[in-house]
Amino acid sequence: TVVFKINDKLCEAEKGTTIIEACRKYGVPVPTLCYHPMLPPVGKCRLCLVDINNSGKLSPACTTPVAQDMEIQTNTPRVINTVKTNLELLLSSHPQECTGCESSGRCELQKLAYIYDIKGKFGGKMNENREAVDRSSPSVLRDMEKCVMCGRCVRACSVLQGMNILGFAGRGDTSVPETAFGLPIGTTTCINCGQCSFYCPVGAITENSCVREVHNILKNKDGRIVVFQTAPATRVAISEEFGMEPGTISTGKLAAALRELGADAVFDTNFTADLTILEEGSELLDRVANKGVLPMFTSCCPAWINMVEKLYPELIPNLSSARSPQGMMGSLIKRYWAQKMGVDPKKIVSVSVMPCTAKKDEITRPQLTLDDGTPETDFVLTTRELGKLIKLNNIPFASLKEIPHDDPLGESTGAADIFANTGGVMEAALRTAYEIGTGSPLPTMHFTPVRGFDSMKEAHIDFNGIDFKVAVVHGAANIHKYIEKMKKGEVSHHFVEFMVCKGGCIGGGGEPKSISADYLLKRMNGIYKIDDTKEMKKSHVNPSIQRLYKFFLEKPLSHKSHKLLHTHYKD
Ligand code: HC1
Ligand code: SF4
Repeated sequence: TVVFKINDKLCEAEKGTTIIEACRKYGVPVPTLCYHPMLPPVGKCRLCLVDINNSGKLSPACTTPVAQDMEIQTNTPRVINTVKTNLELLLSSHPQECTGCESSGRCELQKLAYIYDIKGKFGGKMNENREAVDRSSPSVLRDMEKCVMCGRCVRACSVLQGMNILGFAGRGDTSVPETAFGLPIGTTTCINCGQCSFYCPVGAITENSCVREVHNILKNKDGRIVVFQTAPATRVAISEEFGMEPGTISTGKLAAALRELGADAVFDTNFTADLTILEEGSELLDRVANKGVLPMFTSCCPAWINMVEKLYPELIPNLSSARSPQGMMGSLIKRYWAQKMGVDPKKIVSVSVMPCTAKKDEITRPQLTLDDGTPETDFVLTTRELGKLIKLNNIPFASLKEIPHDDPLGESTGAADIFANTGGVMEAALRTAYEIGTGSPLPTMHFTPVRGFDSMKEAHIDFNGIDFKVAVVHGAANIHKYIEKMKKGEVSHHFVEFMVCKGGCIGGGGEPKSISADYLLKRMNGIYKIDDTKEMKKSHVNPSIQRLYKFFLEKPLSHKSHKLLHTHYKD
């Protein structure tokens, strides 16, 4: 450790710690736009300036490490004035539409402008004069006139995701993150993960929002029946939109908030996560028994499906044909529930609440439509968008009384909850497939080798005499590496779970924005806590799932199951 001073206060930190990390550890605010604890620092925005050893020379806190006996000042008049000037410079060309911006209220530039008391410095165009924004993607919307050139999107897309869709184009002041040849993003090999929108500190890249449309439908239903489903990861993250700690378990408040908003029914994607396990687990057992294509790959992450279809189409036969839980729920709502309730599926507006921007793309797949071509799921709201919708309607989220999700598509086991974490789908699948395949329960319910944040996790288990090997990979950059190794024969497994976002769905591109270093861990712990407190932990014991098979689907992989719960991919 090294000992140093921040604003005359004695502090200590591990050698190699950057000044900004040390300041955050001691609760000393340092302004920044380009720094994020999950991304490599680049020292680009020139806002995190500090004075070192009263030198009068200012250094960026995000790229300068602390040193023994260093004296750091974060708020000398020179520091403050320079930060102010740099902020004014950024605002001098910024569009003048903060009031209506999708990021209003969560914009890091807006916050800093307020803190540094910068008024009337906006020089950018007004709304009506603005050049076209890039609306070509169902998942993300790009409005580069709002860009502050921090490069967080570029680092997210290249370093975390290995996708390199966005890179700096142009020079100096005009250099902004662009796609290759400036093509509309929807025409590139972008996989819709939305990590760029999660890391954008302003409103330059946001999810392609449908908050207003859903809001308007709820306000004027006009005979329509509005039905929601809520993804596993949303229940431990939505609370952050209301100032609560990451990982706060809000399952019942989530359902209550949607009812307050006017939902006619609130179903749980967790129910179809359990159903996915039955279908995908049975498919796995079938592939093992009948020498089908192995390794089998999970198919619930829509950005991963995009990655396979766009970059690795030769691996399509490895994908499980099971739809994602969102896809299964969309199908059950308009085909099964509509029939059961005697309502016209055309009158149903089906909205899903997801931690993910790629889910917005998933619902546009022609495979996920009714026979007449209408989409099974009509809208996807990200967790962030739902936070906004709840605020728009002045619903006091924190004090809502918890209510359960609705039958018959609302009950779930702990196996479904853990879908939200990297390794969770694998663990849930093993809890069921092992028991069905061997006749005895998995030796340990907590299958720890596939838990945690290691980029690749492996485990093996004796399965009726087969040394059954599984792997879990999360973060698209790690997935590219895994596939390279697989092709070279350096890794070999029977079953692999892939999630494009770091941490799995809890780290989805549509989750509440956080600039802390431990939000993923807290969300992960929240999810495991739900599993720990649920009595039912295995998908196949879910009584609602058993009833659905008994009275409607017959059995996993039945003809009906295939039609409603499975899909195919582009080849
Ligand atoms: Fe996920 Fe899934 S777990 S993909 O990570 O299989 O988005 O939460 O809803 O569909 O259930 C996301 C989360 C989600 C699906 C499930
Ligand atoms: Fe890159 Fe994902 Fe953003 Fe597409 S959505 S540009 S792949 S970070």
